[in-house]
Amino acid sequence: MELAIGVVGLGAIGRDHVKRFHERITGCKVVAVSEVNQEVGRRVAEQYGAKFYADGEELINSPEVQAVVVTTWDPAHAQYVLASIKAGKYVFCEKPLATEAAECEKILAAEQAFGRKIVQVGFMRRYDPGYTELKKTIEEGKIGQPLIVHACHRNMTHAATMTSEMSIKNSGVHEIDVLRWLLDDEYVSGQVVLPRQSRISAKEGLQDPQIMMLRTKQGICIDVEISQSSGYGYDIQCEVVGDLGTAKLPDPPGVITKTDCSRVTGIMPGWETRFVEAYNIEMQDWVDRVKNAQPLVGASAWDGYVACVTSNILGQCREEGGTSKEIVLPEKPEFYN
Ligand code: ISE
Repeated sequence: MELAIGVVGLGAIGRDHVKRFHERITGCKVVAVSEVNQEVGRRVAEQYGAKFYADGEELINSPEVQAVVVTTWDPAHAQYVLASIKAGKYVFCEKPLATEAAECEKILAAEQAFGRKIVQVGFMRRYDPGYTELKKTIEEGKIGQPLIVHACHRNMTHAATMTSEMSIKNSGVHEIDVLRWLLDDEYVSGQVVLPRQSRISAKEGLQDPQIMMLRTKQGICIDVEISQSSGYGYDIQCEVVGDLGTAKLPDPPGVITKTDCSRVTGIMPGWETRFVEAYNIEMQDWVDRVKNAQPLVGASAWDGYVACVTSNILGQCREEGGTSKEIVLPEKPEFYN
């Protein structure tokens, strides 16, 4: 029996996931879609033989939908995750779980009251072969004890709606999640440093680039450059410095062309292609586990909460001039261990 999936929100990533479920992921079928732009929604529904719902909550409560994928714009995530928990359905929510910590807290309370972990957050980098190998290298002790992480997250260009706040809550949040997963550590403090403004991305309300600085419980110091307009491609870097050596995230492989006294390798334009393998592995794993009622192993609602609290605190740091702030979280409930 195929898992019957309903997708709420058909922006770029939503449409990508529908296509992925249709073409790549086995054991599932998208039976229902919902989208505020009804023209887009109806077109996608027709293309993939799914039913169109103007109302996301109606889709979630519809008996033909067994599991829900939430890919709306960020501020609407929490509403649909809560509706899915209320309906007792597994829900995969694209990152971030919510934009405000209070909304994540409602999700944590609802999931615990339901009594079983049914929420997964789409932090797909945890499934990326490069990050997986980097984590293994650290865990095998090859570079000794991690001391420092230098990372960078460069988007080629940004949407007109991008703001300083979103730069951390929407882009930086990936780094916040993947680095605590990679190091198996928790953050204790953070700050945001603002370099000179890029002329390329200059617009009202967008400070770009920004540097997030984080310190972990074990004392590891992390710097992450977040840029919205590299102008040359989508570039994700991560180097972990240990006391015995260093380990670096591999760049995606690309053909090297040598002509005219130059050596050239392509750089991917965006996250859709850079992390396509991670998305495919993540979604197949989610479908398999939901179908077989196995425990979910991707980022949990708790991980989504930690990422949200951390990004909110970093945002406050920037607003208040960049001084370091403590990152304090309540104790992790046993339910999430
Ligand atoms: C986007 O929403 C994503 O999730 C991408 O993975 C990230 O790299 C990009 O910066 C975000 O805007």
